Amino acid sequence: MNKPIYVLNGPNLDRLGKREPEIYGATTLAEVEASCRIAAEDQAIEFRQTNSEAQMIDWIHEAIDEGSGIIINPAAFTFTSIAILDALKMFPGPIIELHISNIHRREPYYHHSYVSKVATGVIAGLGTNGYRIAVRALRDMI
Ligand code: CA2
Repeated sequence: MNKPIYVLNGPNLDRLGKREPEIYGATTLAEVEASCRIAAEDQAIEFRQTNSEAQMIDWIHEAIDEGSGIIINPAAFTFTSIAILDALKMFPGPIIELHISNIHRREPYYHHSYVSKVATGVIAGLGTNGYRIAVRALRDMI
């Protein structure tokens, strides 16, 4: 069994497709997960969402022990969480930071990402298509 790619989603992304479709689109998180699994082909995936910072950190620790790569949409934790930055620093493999929207076109409080300090690459503004593109990119890296 190959080591999984962890696709980790932060707060409020469980509402995807249900609120603010003009910013985040009409695709639900369940549909995003399905598209990631198709893009991954035979590559194993752990696809998760949490509204809790502690849970996110625990999943990053799990990925450090068991994962081959991380795709993370930290949502609001992107701009606030040195604890998530510290956890990601311990991950030895590639990390893709992903945002559905182009955070740099948005309000100034969305412009500084702590996670970018440790990301191998960043995808922003490609809508939910960014997830399957990230899976393909990570698949090529691991
Ligand atoms: O564009 C992204 O993916 C974000 O990471 C989403 C975060 C926001 O804090 C970042 O700046 C950019 C917010 C996620 C909120 O999720 C919602 C999903 C559906 C409807 C409303 C909010």
